[in-house]
Amino acid sequence: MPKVLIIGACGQIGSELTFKLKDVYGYDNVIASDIAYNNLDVVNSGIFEIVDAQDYSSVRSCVDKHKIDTIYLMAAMLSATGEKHPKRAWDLNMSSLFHVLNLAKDGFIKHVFWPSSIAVFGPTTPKQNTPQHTIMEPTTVYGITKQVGERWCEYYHDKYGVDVRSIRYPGLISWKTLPGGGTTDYAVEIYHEAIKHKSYECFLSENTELPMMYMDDAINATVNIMKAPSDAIKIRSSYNLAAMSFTPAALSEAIKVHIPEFEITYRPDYRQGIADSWPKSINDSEARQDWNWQHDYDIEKMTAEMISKLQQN
Ligand code: AKB
Repeated sequence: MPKVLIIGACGQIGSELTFKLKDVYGYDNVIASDIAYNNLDVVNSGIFEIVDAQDYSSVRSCVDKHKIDTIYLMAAMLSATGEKHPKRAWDLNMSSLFHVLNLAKDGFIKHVFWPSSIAVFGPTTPKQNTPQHTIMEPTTVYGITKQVGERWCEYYHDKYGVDVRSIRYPGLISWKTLPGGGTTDYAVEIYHEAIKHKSYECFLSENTELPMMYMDDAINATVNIMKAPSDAIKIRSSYNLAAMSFTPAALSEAIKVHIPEFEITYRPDYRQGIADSWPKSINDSEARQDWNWQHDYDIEKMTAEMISKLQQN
């Protein structure tokens, strides 16, 4: 059994990944960590450590203490917050990655998962069915950190044999933990507001199409890419991954099937520019071919589940 450390376990992806990895690898083999006690469900779910992803000695001492061999580095500053704090985004996103890659290079751990994003693409990238290998000129700090990070992951694999695996997540939608500081966050907020107020003012315009995915699919992809045999992982920068693409107007229609009174209005802000720089749909044929990636949720199935889970909670 691997001995796993999740850094950033209190966040949107980290919190769900913690519970899934505990199911897969056993309760005591998964150590959750974050910079603070930000999510009590996660903190109380088993072994939890305070780890500062930007401090090498903090990560290293947790690795030593728990004899960790695999790290999932989920701590990051996302696209919208990154534009407000460019230096902090660069420092957090890059220093945490180097600490983890160096721990693997120096033999303290064996395997690394690091999330990339559709933010690696930019306005010059083909927008429809964006290929795995294409023009990448990101215009956000977050996108730049993810693109540079991908280059470093591939470099550490090729030069030092580090087993690092990565996925370019689209916008992720979940009911358990709110996202923080992303451009795709509207697609989560809209469900909460639909249930609470039957209306939502969207910060993107009605026809802004973006690639999206339900969290269950994203978590399964993360677990499966890490379980795949090493020689199946042919791309060591990061894999394109896709499930669905939709606009705020289409999501609003899907919600109206369950909540007919729901109304959406649009007031685009600075995040519109970020969204306009990203692809509308992604070609993920390499992930499907190399490690059998398959998605399960489309917009209708996701919407039915989001509404019923949020209503229950
Ligand atoms: C964001 O909107 O910044 C993230 C992402 C697409 O990586 N959800």
